Amino acid sequence: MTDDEEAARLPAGQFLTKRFPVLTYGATPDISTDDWGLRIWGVGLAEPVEFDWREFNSLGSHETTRDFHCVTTWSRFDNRWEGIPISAFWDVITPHLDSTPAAVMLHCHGDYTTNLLIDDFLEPDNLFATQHDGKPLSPGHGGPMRFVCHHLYGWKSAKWINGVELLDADARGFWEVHGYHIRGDPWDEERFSYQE
Ligand SMILES: Nc1nc2c(c(=O)[nH]1)N[C@H]1C(S)=C(S)[C@@H](COP(=O)(O)O)O[C@H]1N2
Ligand SMILES: [Mo]
Repeated sequence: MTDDEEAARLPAGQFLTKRFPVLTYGATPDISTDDWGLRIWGVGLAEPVEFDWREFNSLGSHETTRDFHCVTTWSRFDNRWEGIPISAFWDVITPHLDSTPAAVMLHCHGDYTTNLLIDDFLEPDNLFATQHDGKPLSPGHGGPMRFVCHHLYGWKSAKWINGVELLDADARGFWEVHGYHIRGDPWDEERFSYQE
């Protein structure tokens, strides 16, 4: 990679690291795949939809290699993620919906939350990842399952995800309440709420 290529891939205010830092607020939960579950509820859904580990992993598979940008200014290039594609997940949910949500709130073990507009959530390359760079996702990086949204800052990529709440209006998650931008596009440097 030339310096020009590197610069073109780095959003303003970011530096490149080859490491893969762990950025977690609070403790790392220990979740066995036997205990794993994902629950979807909220606006437009008469009944919650629930998946166990086996059901969820059988929905489909997706592999993609993308750059990752944390708002604390580190970026890591060429992360290879493997997991369940957002489209396969949404194909299961849509027949149950009687209205389209405006946004989602992702819920995690340990009470972390983060919000995304529906179009950001459904971006076709998004996935629920179980593997990173060819290895099962470590507990520190969100194992056994995390959501990954490449085009927004890393805090939107919810680790240890266990719930998707469908919302009729955008609302603020954990960091968004504590001063981060409600959307978080690194290419527009949407870091803080005062920039909204
Ligand atoms: N549940 C949960 N998800 C989370 C976080 C967290 O503290 N808890 N941190 C976020 C932040 S700020 C970033 S940058 C990425 C970091 O992912 P990594 O620790 O795998 O590098 O996870 C995001 N997802
Ligand atoms: Mo972050």
